Amino acid sequence: MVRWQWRTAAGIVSAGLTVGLAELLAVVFGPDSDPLDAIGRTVVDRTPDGVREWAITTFGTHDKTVLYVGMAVVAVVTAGLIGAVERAARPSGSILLAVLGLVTAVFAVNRGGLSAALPTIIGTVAGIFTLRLLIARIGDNKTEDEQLPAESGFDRRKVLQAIGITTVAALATGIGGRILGAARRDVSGERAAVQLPRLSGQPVPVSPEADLEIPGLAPYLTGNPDFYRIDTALLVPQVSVEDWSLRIHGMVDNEIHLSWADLIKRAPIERLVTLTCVSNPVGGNLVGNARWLGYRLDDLLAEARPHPDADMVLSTSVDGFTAGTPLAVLTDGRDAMLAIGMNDEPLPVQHGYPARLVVPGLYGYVSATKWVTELEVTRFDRATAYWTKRGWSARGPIKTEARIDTPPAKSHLAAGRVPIAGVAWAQHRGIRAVEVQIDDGPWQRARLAADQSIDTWRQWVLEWDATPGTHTLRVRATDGAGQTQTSERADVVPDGASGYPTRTVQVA
Ligand SMILES: Nc1nc2c(c(=O)[nH]1)N[C@H]1C(S)=C(S)[C@@H](COP(=O)(O)O)O[C@H]1N2
Ligand SMILES: [Mo]
Repeated sequence: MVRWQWRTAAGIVSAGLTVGLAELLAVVFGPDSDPLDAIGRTVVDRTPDGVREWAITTFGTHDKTVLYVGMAVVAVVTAGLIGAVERAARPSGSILLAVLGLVTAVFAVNRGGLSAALPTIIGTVAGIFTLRLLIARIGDNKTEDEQLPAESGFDRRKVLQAIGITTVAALATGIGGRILGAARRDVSGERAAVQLPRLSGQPVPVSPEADLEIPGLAPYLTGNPDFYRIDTALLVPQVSVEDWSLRIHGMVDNEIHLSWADLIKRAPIERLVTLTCVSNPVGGNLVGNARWLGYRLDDLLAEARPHPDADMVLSTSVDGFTAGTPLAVLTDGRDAMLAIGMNDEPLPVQHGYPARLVVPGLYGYVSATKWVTELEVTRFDRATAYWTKRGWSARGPIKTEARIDTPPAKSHLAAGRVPIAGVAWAQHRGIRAVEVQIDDGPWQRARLAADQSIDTWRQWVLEWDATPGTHTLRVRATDGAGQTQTSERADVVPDGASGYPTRTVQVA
């Protein structure tokens, strides 16, 4: 290795120590002081809408993994550069590291106040100190001919040793910090032990005919581990029922403050509701159906007595996400809920433990706030929610959609009977019909599974007599109001994708 390569390595391990040490200190100074979270959070918030939307449609629920990998690559390249430009007499790399440390400290201060800067600042000072030591070991050379090891002043063994020690220290502090931090915050133990209130009546019966049980077809009820997850949280918020509370305030006569203990004294309801993400492309899987336990929002809002000129409820989560929901939708008699249970369990931590909103008929971004702690009764002309600020529609009624689940895309089938099956949804309007078109043939009525609720999706199937050749399958749904879904293709922005899902199959 020549000298610049040693310097690059020195930069990477010193920056690693900066981050590692800061991560470890963040265990003491609290989650807001965590530099990786502070950077990640800021990147997520400042990403241009086009990029963000592209990331969600391209990577779906893997968008965060992609972000992490992207951040790691940028970090390693930057750290290498910091080392490469550092010289004993010209500390350009140290200056760059100091600037980056300072910027990160500012991000942390924005979240958690002045003391939140300390882990990053201490880590940066230690990183610069280490970088200077390593660069001194690697040695400098006036002529910059970079020839090693013929030159004087370079002891390969000592340099390796110093880099090795720094690497171990960076990994130990970094991994230790992440593990301790996660353990300190984790509420999964508490969740497993939490007692949900008993339902006064019978649980909602699910008709066996609601599930056609066709291989490859999404089951009527989506299991919690299979339920899609979409949110802006890099680290899943860990909210203890001890700390949780809900405040209903704003344009109300009677401000309400509910603790967990207050809440679960009340009688809960249980409902089947299908949730959908506005970022779900035609044929996509950002949709799921669950049994939710919770409290009617119209009851809670009635107690708060909203002013007659209010038209929006702005819900806020512990991590600052907001959704703006039409007050009229929350009070028109539908089963809009403050949910605390999902499929007979407390809400999974990823899905909003201990409490979230579930509103039949609206996309999640305008209604389904997870880790919810605040409902502000307000007006659409006074408040703008998270995604609406970023160019998405202020109101998000769900568009009538169908999806083909089976046969799988590009499949090779044998001629003969093939079930074409999928799901269709138009929450709070219900599904009246689903039709399938094969190539340019007539639209054929699919058989629908039992109608369980207008707030959930409905399975459908068409038994197809497949003939040899290449075929295009197309599907469309008609909702309970008699509206057939539009064939007009729309992108997910600003208010949800539309168009007929199609699938091409080969029959031998
Ligand atoms: N706190 C919080 N709640 C949120 C979001 C978020 O980013 N943060 N995303 C919303 C969006 S866009 C959707 S589609 C639903 C998804 O809920 P799920 O992850 O339980 O499927 O949550 C909603 N609630
Ligand atoms: Mo969403």
